[in-house]
Amino acid sequence: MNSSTFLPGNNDKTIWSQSATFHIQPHSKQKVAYFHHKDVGNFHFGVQHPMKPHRLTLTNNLVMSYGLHEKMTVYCPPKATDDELMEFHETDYINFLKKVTPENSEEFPKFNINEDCPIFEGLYNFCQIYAGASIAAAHQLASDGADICINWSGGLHHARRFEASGFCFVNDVVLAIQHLLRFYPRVLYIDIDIHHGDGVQEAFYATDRVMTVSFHKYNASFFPRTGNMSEIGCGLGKFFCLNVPLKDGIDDDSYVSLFKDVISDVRDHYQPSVIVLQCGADSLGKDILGGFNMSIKAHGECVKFIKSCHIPLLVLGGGGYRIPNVARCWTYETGILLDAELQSELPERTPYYNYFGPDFSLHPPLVRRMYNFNTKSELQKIPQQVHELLRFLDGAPSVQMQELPGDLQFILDESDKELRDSRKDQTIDIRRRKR
Ligand code: V1D
Ligand code: CA
Repeated sequence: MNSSTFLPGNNDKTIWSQSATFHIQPHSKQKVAYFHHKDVGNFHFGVQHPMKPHRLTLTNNLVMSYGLHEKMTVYCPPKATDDELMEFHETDYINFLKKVTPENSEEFPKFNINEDCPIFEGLYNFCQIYAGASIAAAHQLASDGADICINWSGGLHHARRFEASGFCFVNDVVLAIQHLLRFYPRVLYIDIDIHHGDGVQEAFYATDRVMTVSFHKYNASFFPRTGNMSEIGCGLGKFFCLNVPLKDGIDDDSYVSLFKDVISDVRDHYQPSVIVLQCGADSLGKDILGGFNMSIKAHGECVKFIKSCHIPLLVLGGGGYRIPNVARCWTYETGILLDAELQSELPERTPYYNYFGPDFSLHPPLVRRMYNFNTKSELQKIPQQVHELLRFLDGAPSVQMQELPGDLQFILDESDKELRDSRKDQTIDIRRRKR
């Protein structure tokens, strides 16, 4: 195989992973790996809280009921260690998460603990599980173990280096991207959760090695109240951050065509070596916190489009508060990533079958006759504005775009090799374990 390497900005000796320089052959079947920890659905934020980890059990059950586990490698990922979490988060904050319980929470400084981010039983364990799954998924991708890796328990995009935010305690997206940056020159992060991906944007605001693009609802009161188009990055990262602010009621056709226009332009200009896609399902119609008018098919069409780019892909979950619809959406998208067609009638043997009534279908009508507050002319302007911004990116001194000629072999430095081996030992392929 022909091989080339990229020289990072500071002229160090990083040699990128083989998959960093090669896109998957457009005609070859993409190998999919799926990461699910059996305990992740057993945590409770509280009765009044909209975030229900049980949706992950529901999703996993539906994926299995459709037999999709037969078509991919299923891994039980190891929990993230303290040190792994401290790769992004501050030591004091991680120590707080380790020690705090519902009983002793008054003894500690706040770290933004409030009704959005309450202290619950097993909180640190929950963080280790969902972050461990995203790191393992990133690792599997980088070590050429799969072309597409899925972790529906990840995508908690609001957490900050030193505090919790918006139902997110540790930022598994940032941790996974940091891991990918050891192997790939350019990471493209795309966020279709209805909320702005502020935590990920903030973490990579000043670098050109990660480009962040978030589609979200934006107004003066909607959480987290950031994500205006004027937020474009700073320093070396200027123009490597894009925001697509939208209003309530956006429908299938407008969203999908906007998504494809924007992302194809970003892809052509940025030429990412790997993509991380956050698939928050609160952008679906009838979500409890959201206000868009999108169907599961349209949400899935965005995933299909990214898959068709044939670039190594890490797929994560995110928000989503009408839990049967979250399970339907992420199961449908698992099917898309596997090129598997799923019958709309749900398999009757699905555990929690009664959650899916009255229609018991994968595609219930989600489209409310809600007014679309996004005017045609506003929507038409967005890809043009994005294009104008991307033109600046062409002129940016993005050093890692420079290619070194030559047929250098695929070499990973020793520490990365060791790291790869140690994680491989811990990540259990469920089918092999059963056998
Ligand atoms: F409705 C609630 C009931 C109980 C507790 C919280 C909420 C709630 C709804 N929406 N909280 C919110 C948002 N917070 C606020 C702030 C609280 N105010 C004083 C302002 O509006 C937070 C929404 C978080 C969305 C998380 C996410 O969907 O983006 C996500 N992504 O990955 C995981 C979750
Ligand atoms: Ca978003």
